[in-house]
Formats: sequence, C-alpha cells, structure tokens
Amino acid sequence: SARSLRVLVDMDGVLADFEGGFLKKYRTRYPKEPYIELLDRRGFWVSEQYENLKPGLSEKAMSIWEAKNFFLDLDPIDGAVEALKEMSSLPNTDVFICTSPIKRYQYCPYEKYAWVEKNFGHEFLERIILTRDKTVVSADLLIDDRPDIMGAEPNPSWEHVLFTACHNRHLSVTPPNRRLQSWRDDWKALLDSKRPS
Ligand code: BVP
Ligand code: MG
Repeated sequence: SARSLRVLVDMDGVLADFEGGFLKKYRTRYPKEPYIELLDRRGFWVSEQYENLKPGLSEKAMSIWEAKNFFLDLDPIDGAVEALKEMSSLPNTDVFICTSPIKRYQYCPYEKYAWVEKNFGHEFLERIILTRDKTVVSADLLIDDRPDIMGAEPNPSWEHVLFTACHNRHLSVTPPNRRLQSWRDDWKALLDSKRPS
C-alpha cells in the first residue's frame, strides 16, 4: 500500500507508570497524609481527586511530579517497551511518542527525553513529540489513557483509542470508540484495522 500507518503513543499512563510512580513517592514524602489506592482512582486528574480527599492535597500532589527525577524514575508500564519496539519495527508503520509536559518545565521535558533514551534507545529520540495539544498532530491512531482529548482542532485526523488505566477503567467506552486494555491486548489487530486494504 502507498503510505505508512502513523501511530501516536502517549507516554504517561501508557508507556510510563505515572500513577504508580506518583503514589510511591507521595507516600514516602507525606507518610501522615491520606492517599488514594490505585483501585480507588477516578478521573484523569490526580490533583483533583486528592484535593477532594483533603483540601490542600493538590499542592502536595503537584510537588511530587514537579520534583527532580519524578519523570526520569518512572517504571515502564508492563509490556510497553517490548510492544513499542516491535511496533516500530513493523513494515509501513511510523510510531511517535506524543506526550504533554507539565508547565513547570525545570525537569519534565529533559527527563522525558532521558527516559525515552534509557528505555528505548537513542534512535527513539527522533520519535518524540512534546505538545500540550495533541489535536493538531496528524496521525491514524492515538493510543492514550486520557478520556477527553481536546484542543484547537475540532476534528483531529486520528482515532483515539483509550488505553486502560486505573483512573479510566470504570468508564464505558461504546462503539465506535475503542479501548486497548493493556500492552498484552491485541494492539497489532488494532493497527491492522486502520491499514489501507
Ligand atoms: O505531564 C503529565 C502529568 C500531568 O499531565 C500530563 C499528562 O500527559 P499525557 O499523558 O496526557 O500526555 N498531570 C497533571 C496533573 C495535575 C496538574 Br495541576 C494531574 O493530576 N495528572 C497529570 O497527569
Ligand atoms: Mg497519558
């Protein structure tokens, strides 16, 4: 077929374990404060659920991901490294890592590059797209754990496939919308469903 399939893969919650890394460092830094088990997470924004748990906790939550080495120390999501490397090696498939940095930029953008180099190798630095607006990036697929992806482009070219995370697993996703349950799920079939036949 003429052109390659272009896939955007989100980083936090899809390749890097933001939620697990957050909870671990939050409990270490604030051992006397209440916390939310991953099974009880609801809603995309950690900061909102913590603020609702106890006023003032959103600032403490933010202090965790704004700190040096937060993004660099994140563990990969199960199966992510193997899946992304395999996806990138498929014929007629262009893979990009598309991720939104936090606005407190002292560490996050640098550490995202360093994390990709550490886990995927130097050649994947070519594949990073840092943007706060994913709707203006064109692709066939966007694999992302955020349910509501909005921006300047009202009709993005990609199909958003919701990657299951602790905060979104209770949401109902109804056809034509689709989920990828994990990297053990059939992501190759998902890509094939978008390929020109
Ligand atoms: O950089 C991450 C952390 C930040 O949003 C970005 C999510 O990026 P994508 O995975 O969508 O590309 N973030 C920020 C807050 C609160 C800020 Br106040 C939050 O609660 N959760 C969260 O992920
Ligand atoms: Mg994400």
